[in-house]
Amino acid sequence: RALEIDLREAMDKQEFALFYQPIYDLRRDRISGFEALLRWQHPNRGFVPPDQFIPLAEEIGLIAPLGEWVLNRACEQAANWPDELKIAVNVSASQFRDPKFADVIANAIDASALSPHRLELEITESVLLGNSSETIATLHELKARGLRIALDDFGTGYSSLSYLRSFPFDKIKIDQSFVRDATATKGSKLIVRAITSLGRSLGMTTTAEGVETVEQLNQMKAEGCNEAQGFLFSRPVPATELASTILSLR
Ligand code: G
Ligand code: G
Ligand code: MN
Ligand code: NA
Repeated sequence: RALEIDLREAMDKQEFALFYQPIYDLRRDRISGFEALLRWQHPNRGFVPPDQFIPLAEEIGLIAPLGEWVLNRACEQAANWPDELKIAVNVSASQFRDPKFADVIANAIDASALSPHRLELEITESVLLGNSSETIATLHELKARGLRIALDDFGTGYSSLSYLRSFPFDKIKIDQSFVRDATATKGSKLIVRAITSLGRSLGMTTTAEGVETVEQLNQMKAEGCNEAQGFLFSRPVPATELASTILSLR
């Protein structure tokens, strides 16, 4: 059976789940929220990584309903968390460019009664490729509704500083490749330093992704990162393990 056929049936068969990874506020010394990460558990294939099925979902026109499911589910679950916890949701470029995207967001917020400032959308630089006026208008509309916008995987891909000028992001997420290297390679350390300095100057929060060791954590603190996320704190966990994850990081 082709992966595509299984993917088309996966939603009806309720094979998707959201896992949550804590994002840690280094200054306040507590969890500031969770990033939702989509998981597909197929009965025969086992766990299929998102890197495989998200591009396929985009190709076969399934990303809109799938992305809508993710947003609805994430908002619905986060609405039950303590108020100070935010929920971050990844949004791919094709999802973002869908003319119905702003409506999907509005519906998810209305249906869950989640306060919009608790919802953060993670977009990558690929969303901004071409710097179209529609994209910038959508970003401003979402911000006007009270949502927060984070620039994910910063420093990879089509990285361009002009993106930081075209829109007032709330957050820059420093790609894990720099974080991983920062304790060993001077270049990576200086790149982390430059990004945090840039973020600070522009009034944007900086988050170090992929922190796996105490050494990396200390390095990120020294460079002035505001937040950290990674296996050192916790792997992404199912919703049923959220409470114990929060307790373990107290
Ligand atoms: O944890 P990890 O293997 O989950 O994620 C792999 C990639 O898949 C990352 O780039 C992540 O941003 C992306 N991803 C995870 N969940 C979602 C989702 O719900 N929607 C989109 N568009 N991308 C996601
Ligand atoms: O592209 P995005 O940053 O959304 O993807 C997050 C991805 O990073 C997910 O696949 C998630 O499981 C993974 N991830 C989160 N923390 C760590 C970590 O400490 N180490 C590694 N190797 N991957 C991580
Ligand atoms: Mn992300
Ligand atoms: Na990222």
